[in-house]
Amino acid sequence: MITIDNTPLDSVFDVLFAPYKERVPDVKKISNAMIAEGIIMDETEIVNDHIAFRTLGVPNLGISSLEKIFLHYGYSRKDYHNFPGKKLDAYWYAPPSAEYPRIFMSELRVEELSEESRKIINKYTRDITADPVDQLNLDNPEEVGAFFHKTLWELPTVEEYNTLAAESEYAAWVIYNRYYLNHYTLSVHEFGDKYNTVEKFNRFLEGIGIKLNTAGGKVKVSKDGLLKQSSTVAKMIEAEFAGGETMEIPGSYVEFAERLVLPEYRHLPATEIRREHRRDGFESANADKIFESTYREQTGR
Ligand code: OOG
Ligand code: NI
Repeated sequence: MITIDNTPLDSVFDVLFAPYKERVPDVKKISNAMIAEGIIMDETEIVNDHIAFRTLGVPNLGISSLEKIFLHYGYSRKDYHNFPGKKLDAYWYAPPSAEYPRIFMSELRVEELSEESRKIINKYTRDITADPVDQLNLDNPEEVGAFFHKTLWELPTVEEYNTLAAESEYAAWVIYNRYYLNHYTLSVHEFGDKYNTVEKFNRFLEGIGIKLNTAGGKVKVSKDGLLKQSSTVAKMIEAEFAGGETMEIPGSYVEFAERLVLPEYRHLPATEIRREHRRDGFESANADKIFESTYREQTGR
């Protein structure tokens, strides 16, 4: 890929995407199949609707820490979402300009977990006595990019991982995967007529052997009918635990989003439709099911 104007934010995203593509073979599989099918000419034509990160709600970590990076690069915090069953808080962030993806950032309400789970999380995070983001030079994109893959705490044991997963699959995911990119999202409404809805694109994906998340149905639709989403089931990765033990655990996944044109702009000709004319933001009920893309109920199907 030749990038003429590589901004600092582009560089951060480049560093973030490299391990993600390695860990999630579906990324390449989907873009290759799209090129073979003539949906796109090359990967750079894919419009990334949003990316997502998961965090632990403990001192010096969590949303209030990680968000500093993106606020520094011009993102602005938007709506709050609550997930009572999963014990999560989340916000989404609007990008500094339309060529960048939105960000969905969630945080586990650790204090609502059982004492046993809290003890495990505390064991690994208690040594973090200052916000690690404050120690970064935020103007250095390489340093910032590398931070997302940095070891912030020791490897847990298999037993601790399984204990966490039994209570919160999200907790287990973060204790191992930390700030690795959780997913990126293809904007399906950008594609040609035959592939520009989630339903049509899902058929294409299943035709090339992609396994979709079925939690709440393969297509998640917002109450207003204007945001439709689907996602793959997370790729299992071979993970090394404390003491050199290994086990397969859920890694990251890929999402697909269709944002319909808002009623007030439906009179516009298709060629004039921009991002600001489409449904923005997220939908808690959709998100609640998308989280389950990394849950063993889905990965074990
Ligand atoms: C995020 C799930 C929610 C969306 O687009 O609503 C989401 C996650 O799995 O961490 O991505
Ligand atoms: Ni998402």
